[in-house]
Amino acid sequence: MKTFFSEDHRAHFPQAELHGGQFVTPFERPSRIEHVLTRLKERGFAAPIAPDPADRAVVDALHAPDYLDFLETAWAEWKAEGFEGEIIAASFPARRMQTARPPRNIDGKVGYYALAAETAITEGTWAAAWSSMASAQAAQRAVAAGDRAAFALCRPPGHHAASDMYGGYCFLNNAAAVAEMFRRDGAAKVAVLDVDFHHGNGTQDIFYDRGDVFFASLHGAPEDAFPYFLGFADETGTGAGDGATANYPMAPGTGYGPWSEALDDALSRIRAFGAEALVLSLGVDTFKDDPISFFKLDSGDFLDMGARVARAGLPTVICMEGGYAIEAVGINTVNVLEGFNNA
Ligand code: SP5
Ligand code: ZN
Repeated sequence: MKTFFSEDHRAHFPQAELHGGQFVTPFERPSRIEHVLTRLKERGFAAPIAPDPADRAVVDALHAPDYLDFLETAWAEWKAEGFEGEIIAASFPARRMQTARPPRNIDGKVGYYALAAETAITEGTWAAAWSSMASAQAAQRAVAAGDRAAFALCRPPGHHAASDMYGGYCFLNNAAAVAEMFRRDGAAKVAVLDVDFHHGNGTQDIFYDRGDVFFASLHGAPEDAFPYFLGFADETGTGAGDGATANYPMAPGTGYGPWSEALDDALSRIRAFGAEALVLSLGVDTFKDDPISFFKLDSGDFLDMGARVARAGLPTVICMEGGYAIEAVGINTVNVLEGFNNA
């Protein structure tokens, strides 16, 4: 399995994440990737391939034009306003306020486009997010050209990014772009399976009213876990997408037994849907020692996870999402890939 990866992810490394009322070093940091690269090499995977630039048309199909403009220009506008720190959202359009009118003021715009305040934007954020998108697209092209599967070592991650919202460490929705590319290449139906600990609210939102892309997510129940306001079991899609969304919210302390039953159910739903290609949004923050999550998967469970996903028998692009137990991120991620390869 080829890996696609861009060094440009380093351009995004905010100093600060708002966590528990303090600014801490972000959990989503460049060293996460170093551990994956080290383990890939150690375990005999081919050297990562630097991606060609991303196709803008695919991104334009998923994200709103004003949102993309915002991401590209936010840093310059923030500096022009005289702000000295990193870009952090502080004012949000909450209940019964206007959500149809983006403000002119940059502080207002930031709150308008943010879904959470933990994620800072810096000078290099756009470049890094664009390079992450490029890795995802390159992985899709490899699979479209005949590879059984490919791994996009994306950073920053993407599954919380909606058409017009960033947050949860995500800016551009890499997995959604891969699904869209499979459709454009002629697959009638595509599935996105999101196994990150957190609900893939952005991906769900992008495809919620579409009948051609099935979205399944296994995650910490919204009552207890970020992003808190989406990912309930009764969210099943709307319009043409009615029945094409499946959510598996699970309680604190959930281990691999019940988790893997949910996985098998999601995979059987994907089979019944008739998907011709699969996108795996792979977060390894389901690990028992993850610092911000509450599932109890062991490292060995990730081997089995990869094997079960492979047995779906579909052309597969695996996109890196979350995982914050820094050293274990490498082991657990490569376990999924190896389990997939050996299935
Ligand atoms: C891609 C991804 O995994 N994004 C996750 C974003 C999570 N951001 C906010 C987390 C709030 C966590 N509260 C943790 C309580 C720890 N005891
Ligand atoms: Zn996550």
